[in-house]
Amino acid sequence: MTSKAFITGITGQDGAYLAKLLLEKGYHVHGGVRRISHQETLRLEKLGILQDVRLSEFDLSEMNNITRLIRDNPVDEFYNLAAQSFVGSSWDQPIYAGDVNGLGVVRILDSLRTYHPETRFYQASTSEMFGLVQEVPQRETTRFYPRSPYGVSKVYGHYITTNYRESFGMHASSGILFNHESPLRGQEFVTRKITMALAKIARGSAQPLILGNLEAQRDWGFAGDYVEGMWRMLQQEEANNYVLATGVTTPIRDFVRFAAECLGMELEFDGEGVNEIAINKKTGQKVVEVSEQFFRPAEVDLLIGDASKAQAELGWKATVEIRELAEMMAKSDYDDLR
Ligand code: NAP
Ligand code: G4F
Repeated sequence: MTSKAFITGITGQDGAYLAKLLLEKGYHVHGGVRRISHQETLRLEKLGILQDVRLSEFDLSEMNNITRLIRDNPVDEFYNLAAQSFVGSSWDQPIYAGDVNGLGVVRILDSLRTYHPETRFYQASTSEMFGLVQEVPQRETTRFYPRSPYGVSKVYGHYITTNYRESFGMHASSGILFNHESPLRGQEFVTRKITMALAKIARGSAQPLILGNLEAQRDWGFAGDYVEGMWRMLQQEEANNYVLATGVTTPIRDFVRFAAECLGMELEFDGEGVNEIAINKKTGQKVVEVSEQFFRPAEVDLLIGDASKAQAELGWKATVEIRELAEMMAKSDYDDLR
């Protein structure tokens, strides 16, 4: 019999890649979309799968909407990928972040428990929960110390998932995923902001790329690899929590360098803090500036994950290294601007 899956956040980066993966595996894919003034299905269109998925109105803040949807649409696997996912905005909308990213998870879990407790559940947890890291590298057992309202809200989602597994025997797993990017990444996130701005500069723009903290380090992988890990978690006999990461960390400044290099620019960084700039060595053009505007009230300085549990139990491993990722994204933006 054909397996059925429901994906919240199907219009997002991960939702689109996961939908494609599940369709390739022969699933019926049903996804939740927010009722907004226009339907944002660009990513599903880009992957050529818009016509292959069924979409229903879904909002994580609306209990009755979630309950009805779950009651009337039994599925084998339920992936909760929807969230207010931009850390920077979570200081401006902390209550919304808590409601959607935290309470939204228990709205789903409690509806599943009531109507279809046999459904396998995936929660999109995050390395942002490690925040001010208490151990290097970070693994499933590392103590959380979130540094943003987003991180705090995700800790609730993580623990309530574990709690429903332990309280009601539900097959509920949580993936603690480190940053993962792609050409479908939202343009507010730093990697895509970098590749988009540099691609424009490579095509003749004089507008410099304006960034915040260049010192922060992230463990960046490719989103296509990470959705495969989500699926593998739900194929296990027992539900559990897993870190997915590459095990390599890179400062923001180096990601800028890598992306610039594959667009034919060699950069020279000079100065410190908000006075730091980067110049194109060949042309002398100012390519990067730093502005206070993009610094955060509290920063996550270093993330580096240990995915050895996922490797041992799921047979999962990241396959795309950082230079390849920067090149994939920069080239895609450069080509799209043609
Ligand atoms: P994304 O591209 O920002 O997608 C987020 C999705 O959530 C979008 O489809 C968005 O819908 C939807 N959404 C937002 N608020 C909603 C609400 N109130 N009700 C229903 N849907 C709502 O994020 P992503 O990068 O794919 O990340 C997927 C999940 O993994 C998120 O939960 C994120 O927090 C988590 N995560 C991501 C990373 C990463 O590096 N990408 C790492 C760890 C964890 P619209 O299209 O209408 O905006
Ligand atoms: O790309 P970012 O906005 O991603 P961040 O905050 O790490 O969050 C992403 O990864 C999390 C997993 O750890 C997810 F849970 C979350 O949903 C999201 O996908 O920022 C990365 C780093 C930060 O240290 C930020 O301060 O880049 C630094 N940065 C420097 N200049 C900037 C900028 N970030 C953004 N967005 N824009 C800048 O101009």
